[in-house]
Amino acid sequence: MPLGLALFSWDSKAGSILDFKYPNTLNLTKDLINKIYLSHALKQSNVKEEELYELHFEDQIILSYCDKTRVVELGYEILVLILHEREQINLYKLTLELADFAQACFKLQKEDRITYVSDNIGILFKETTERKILLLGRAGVGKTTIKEIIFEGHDPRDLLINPLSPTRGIKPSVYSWLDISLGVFDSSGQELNGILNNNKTQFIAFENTDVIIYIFEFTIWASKSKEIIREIQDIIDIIRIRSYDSKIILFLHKIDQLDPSNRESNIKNIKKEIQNQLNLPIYFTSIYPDFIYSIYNAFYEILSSFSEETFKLKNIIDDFLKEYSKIMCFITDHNNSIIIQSMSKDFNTILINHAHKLIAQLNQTFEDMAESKIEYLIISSSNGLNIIMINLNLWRFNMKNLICTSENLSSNKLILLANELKTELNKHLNLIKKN
Ligand SMILES: Nc1nc2c(ncn2[C@@H]2O[C@H](COP(=O)(O)OP(=O)(O)OP(=O)(O)O)[C@@H](O)[C@H]2O)c(=O)[nH]1
Ligand SMILES: [Mg+2]
Repeated sequence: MPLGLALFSWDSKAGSILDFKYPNTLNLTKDLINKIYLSHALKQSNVKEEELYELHFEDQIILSYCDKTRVVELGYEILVLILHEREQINLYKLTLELADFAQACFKLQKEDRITYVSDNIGILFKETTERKILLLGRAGVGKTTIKEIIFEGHDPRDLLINPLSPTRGIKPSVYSWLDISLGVFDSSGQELNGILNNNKTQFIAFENTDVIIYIFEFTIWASKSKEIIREIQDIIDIIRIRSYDSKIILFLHKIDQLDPSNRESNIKNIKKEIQNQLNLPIYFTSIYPDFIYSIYNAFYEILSSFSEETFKLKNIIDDFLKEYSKIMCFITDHNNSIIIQSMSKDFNTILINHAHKLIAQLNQTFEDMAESKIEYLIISSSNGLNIIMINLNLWRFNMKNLICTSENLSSNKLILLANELKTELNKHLNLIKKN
């Protein structure tokens, strides 16, 4: 929960005036107030627009809103929200809410603002949606590697060359994913037996878990499928006995190790067997460049079910694409994970994986080469397939690129479409430039 909120108005003689603060005990030092005002005043720009800054002051994060289009007439009217830097709140959602809140507040006459802020303070001072994911599996199956790639942005190729040390105990970390605060609990494969059988560790690992991802590899499956099934059955039993509301998802990881000549048929058979014996969802994954999309895609599907914001953003894209055919769009975050994906029903599904793979590889190659991000990228094939990638510049919301793939639009039309879509998204995020 935020530490506090403060509302300032401006007097042409006295300068900044604190109209309201919440809670009453909130400590606003002169230094802090100066820093807030300076950060808005110092930005010399011809473009006057709404600003929402994130400042760091001592151990606090300050989100500060000022509508610069109104400064000439009314002076600096500012609304700030103060958070502890260790607060695991999701800045994405909070920033959106603060912008809405501040716009509604400053629309009112000065005397009505305090009533508005105190009546609606609950919008900003509420607990974030929290979700918990538990990674389980035997030693060396790739749990920590997957966590590092998806949530820490670690380079997959680096993790193949320089493996991580074995995990000990249960390691929780907290991440932001769009509007949710996500607790990821990595566990030690060496201690898997203990986690499944010891009451206390079982409680720490399983308590309040929304999704349990059980990871196993083909080599173990090939020789010990019965043991693996029993292990998964044990997990199902723990959830049942403890009456937890957790979903189990399986990853058969390291599919790069399957013989390419019969990889597809092996995957099909395992899928069938898992369906018959356990009836649980399963993803086939690997961190090898040729399959890296499989990991991104699996987490996209798992995490998007948690997030309201995904639905909103996905609806915007779905709505936008509904008049088009043979098209797919997706948005990636700064770890190159897919966070939103939408496509027309007739899009050639074989292309999905190829498009993900191509983009992930190009991004990586370019970043290696130029140590910077791609701003724009257009690829056209001779048979009419066009792919465009544009940098969304929405770092605040952890959104990096918008990628649109079309089987029938010309590259020019696709560029136009991607830019319009970018504008739509910006509108939703309240960041559309005014003036
Ligand atoms: N071939 C292949 N190797 C992988 C893949 N993913 C991870 N690895 C390798 O698997 C090894 C073990 O990875 P970790 O992530 O440390 O395994 P873990 O499940 O966390 O192991 P514990 O912490 O001991 O439980 C490392 O050498 C990784 O490089 C993959 O997709 N393919
Ligand atoms: Mg580990």
